[in-house]
Amino acid sequence: MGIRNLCLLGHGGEGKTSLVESMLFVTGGTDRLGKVTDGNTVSDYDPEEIRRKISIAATPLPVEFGGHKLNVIDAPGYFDFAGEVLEGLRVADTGVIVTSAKSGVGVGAEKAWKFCKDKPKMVYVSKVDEENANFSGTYNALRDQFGVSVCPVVIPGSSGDKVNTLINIVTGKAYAVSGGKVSEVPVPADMADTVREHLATLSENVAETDEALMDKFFAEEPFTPEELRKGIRAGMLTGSVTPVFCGCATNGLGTELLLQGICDYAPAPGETGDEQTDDGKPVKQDPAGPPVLFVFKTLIDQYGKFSFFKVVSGSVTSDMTLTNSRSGASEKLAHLFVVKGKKNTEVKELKCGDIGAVSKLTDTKTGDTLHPAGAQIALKGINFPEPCYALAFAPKTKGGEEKIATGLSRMSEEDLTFTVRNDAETKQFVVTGQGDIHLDVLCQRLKGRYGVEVETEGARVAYREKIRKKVTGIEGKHKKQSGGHGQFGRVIMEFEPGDTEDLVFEEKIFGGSVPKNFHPAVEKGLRDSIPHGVLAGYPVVFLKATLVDGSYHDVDSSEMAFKLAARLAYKAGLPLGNPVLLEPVGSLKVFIPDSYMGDIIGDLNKRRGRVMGMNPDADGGQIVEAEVPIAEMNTYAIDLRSMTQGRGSFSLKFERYEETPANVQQKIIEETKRIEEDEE
Ligand SMILES: Nc1nc2c(ncn2[C@@H]2O[C@H](COP(=O)(O)OP(=O)(O)O)[C@@H](O)[C@H]2O)c(=O)[nH]1
Ligand SMILES: [Mg+2]
Repeated sequence: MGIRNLCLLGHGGEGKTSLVESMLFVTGGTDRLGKVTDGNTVSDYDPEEIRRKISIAATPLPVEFGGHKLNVIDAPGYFDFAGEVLEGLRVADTGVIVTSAKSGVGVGAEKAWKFCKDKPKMVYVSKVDEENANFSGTYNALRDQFGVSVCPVVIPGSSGDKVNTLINIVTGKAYAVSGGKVSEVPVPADMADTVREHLATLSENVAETDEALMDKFFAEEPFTPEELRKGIRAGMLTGSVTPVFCGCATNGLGTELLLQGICDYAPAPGETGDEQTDDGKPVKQDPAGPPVLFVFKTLIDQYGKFSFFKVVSGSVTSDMTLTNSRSGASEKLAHLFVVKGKKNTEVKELKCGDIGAVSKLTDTKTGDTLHPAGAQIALKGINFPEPCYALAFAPKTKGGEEKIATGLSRMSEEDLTFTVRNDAETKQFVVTGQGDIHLDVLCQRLKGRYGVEVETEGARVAYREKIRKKVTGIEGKHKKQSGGHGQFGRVIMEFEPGDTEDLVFEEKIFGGSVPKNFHPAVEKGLRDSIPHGVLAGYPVVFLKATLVDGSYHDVDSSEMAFKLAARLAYKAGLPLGNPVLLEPVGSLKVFIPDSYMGDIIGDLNKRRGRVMGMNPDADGGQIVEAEVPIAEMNTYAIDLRSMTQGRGSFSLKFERYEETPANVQQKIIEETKRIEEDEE
């Protein structure tokens, strides 16, 4: 039995989940054809997927057809879940790009093509049954955009919309659907020219895969179906052939043709070459080799933790013990499963190239390699997208903090595309993910799985304060006369801008006006004060303080008294030193196609950004480099997506603190006051 590993990808809503549902249904893998709109598909079984009617996770589904086992990974289309697409693609030998006959080639297909840059690809044009469906429009757009490797294999049997007949160009056979049944029919007479044209295109691509075929092509001899099949198969491996299929997932027209196409043309595991270790060494995908597993996905449900893996080499049997290359842990693979949505079937063995899951590994994460003890093989991991959109999470009712933290920590085993940070300074628990839908899914899961309702707000910015002018002769006097023992300490201070972020404390006391043993107390008093600036209560940086004079009392002076005196001097002195609010500024890189340049730069100007340069990138797009106040970038992930229809991406790294302009400073001070009042 041959294995084929595929990943379905493309824009959300194009029909990937429905397609795999149809594949399962026509092959008897499920006894009912579920619908995404009814929330009963095999692939989208998670409560959040059902509620939203979109795929969130990459779900591997085994489909048996024609004596082959197809592991079809249904990936989400929504950009927030690109990490899942990468998990699926990491173990797929072929990418199946799904785009509908109604929407043509959108940004989803464009991104999918990029994702599959170095992989054999197929295209499935969905929804040919719909009104206004336009297969040839979509097909031409695919060829325009992605080049001449795109060629037709299955086309509609009629021009126009509401298609119910398909023609296989390779075999020259036609099929029609009626009453949910697909059966062979004669090729419609009016399609003869179209079929001939498409066969010519396909033949041209196939000719290029082999010299003998090329000779035959020039002699204008037609290829046999077997020659076409071989050529498509060879061309997929080199990238010179990207066969296009089409159909309707809701009535099953075209599903078997696609399954047959996958068996005939898509490479088996190992045919695409060796696996790579993370330092670039080849690992043979050898059925007779030692067992090596790559863990591409982790799932946690009520039954515990499941690690999904691909058998890269050898075969794996239950009760085998392997070593994790990262953690060094010895992992016993007690129970192996083939997983179909929410249904697990225990198996004794999984062979080279196959995909399965193992439960209850203790020290294994997504991206890890398992191998025999002593082997030392770390396969190339998965390059997840950097988190880019932050929100602060807080429980709706008191005491939920703990549940949020443990819930997110559990979920971070399944999802490596978000980070959490407990910010002591802004007193916020900040979660950074891929976008608003991603963070919303996390919130809903915290509620559904961990019973804690979450409120979100924007992540606050950690401002700083500093003075810009030297002030001298600042007195701080603490004096208390009550009953017996009094308290007394008096300091004269100078404050000025310092060279280092941390406080610099000096003393220039002559004649012991403040005895040496109290100097540390003065410094301590200042250190206790600087976390709270005089403008808006943010930490004070770049401050130099000098103790120049003061006085003491033999009996009443104490360390406490001098600490308080220093604090009073700080409170009196800093407002006179022309204080200013500092804000964090980051270096930003925006990756965009050329055509968005004007919009992106205009927008950065509005965010008080300084554009430093523009350079072409390797993908034919542009990289805009800029410095921007981080306070202006809270929603950039979402805004950039809407400005570029999802084509742009960015990275932002903290660089330094800079003075805020006066008008901005005023706003921040007012906003901070408002937050403090709210919290009281
Ligand atoms: N008419 C028609 N509707 C389809 C077809 N395939 C999918 N749909 C519908 O399109 C919507 C999105 O489908 P879904 O499978 O969730 O797309 P995905 O986001 O790519 O997984 C659902 O309402 C499906 O019922 C098709 O071939 N024909
Ligand atoms: Mg889906």
